[in-house]
Amino acid sequence: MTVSADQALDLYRVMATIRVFETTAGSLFAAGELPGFIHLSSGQEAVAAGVCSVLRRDDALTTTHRGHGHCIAKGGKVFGMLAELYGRAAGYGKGRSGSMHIADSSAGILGANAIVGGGLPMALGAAWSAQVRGEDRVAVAFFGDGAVAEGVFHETLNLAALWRLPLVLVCENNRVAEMTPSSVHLATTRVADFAGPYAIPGATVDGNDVLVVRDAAATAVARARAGEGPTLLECETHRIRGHFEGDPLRYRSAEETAAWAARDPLVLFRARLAELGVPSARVEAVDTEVAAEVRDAAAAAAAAAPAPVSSLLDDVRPGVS
Ligand SMILES: Cc1ncc(C[n+]2csc(CCOP(=O)(O)OP(=O)(O)O)c2C)c(N)n1
Repeated sequence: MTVSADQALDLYRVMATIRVFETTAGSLFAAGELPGFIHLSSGQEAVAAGVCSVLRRDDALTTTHRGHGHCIAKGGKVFGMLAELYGRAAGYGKGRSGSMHIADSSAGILGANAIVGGGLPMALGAAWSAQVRGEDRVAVAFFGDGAVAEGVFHETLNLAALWRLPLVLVCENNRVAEMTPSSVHLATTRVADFAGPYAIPGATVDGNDVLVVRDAAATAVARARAGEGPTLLECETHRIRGHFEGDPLRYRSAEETAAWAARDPLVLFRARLAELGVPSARVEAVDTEVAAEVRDAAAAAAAAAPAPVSSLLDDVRPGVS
């Protein structure tokens, strides 16, 4: 799948927006500005940008506790997300959900999810809904290697394969769940191998190369849209920051950090943009615009009204105690 210079620059803009968003959120959290908890996806931008670049707005996705990047790449608004992180009434969850429950159904973002593996059956449901209604929408479930040993992962694969649902399962394999290496909890650490027993296509790709991810996702999405069923796509990647902000990263060696720093998806793609003939001035202009967008959104979110305490029980179903 070839990309034009403009398409490549669009992909770069998405990745740069995610990186700046995450760095900004990390700084705000460290400064004590954000209530709640955040998990940042720095280093994994190419997966979000590559997969979402081949989705339509009416396609659905579910994401995880580490979902900011997926939401941005699918068309989520930076202000709505930051306002949510700040606990503002103008946030996506009216300031009551926080980072791990950001959703925007108008952009097909069915939600982040604090429960590891929790988004998988929801995406399955969205895919089933599209099939039942005879619509050519697809659903994508993003999840980490930490979800792969869960029963719900296998149940989702089984049903999606059995009913040939338009579902793309995207595993961001960063090889560690919290502090537990996948070799400790997975019988096979090559996640794509789990496609075999369910007789669906499985592929392992370089999750730090946005064009490679985009190609693999395009194949999987085309297959799903054509009614041919699900694909398991494993993207090998690296989470640069800790599992949570403040994680001292004692489980990571300096060598591993250095090796992956050389494969930072933004660094790799800047080099690729140069090869594609995109002038560096255009790349720098994107960097400037993205920095301004996130800075302005953060300032507006900081200045926005907090969610009133009186709204705490709004939207909670009456009669449920
Ligand atoms: C069902 C469930 N079990 C345990 C947890 C605690 N927990 C939160 S994040 C996490 C690790 C998830 O790892 P992975 O799925 O690989 O995603 P990553 O953090 O690497 O993006 C765990 C065990 C949880 N939130 N939900």
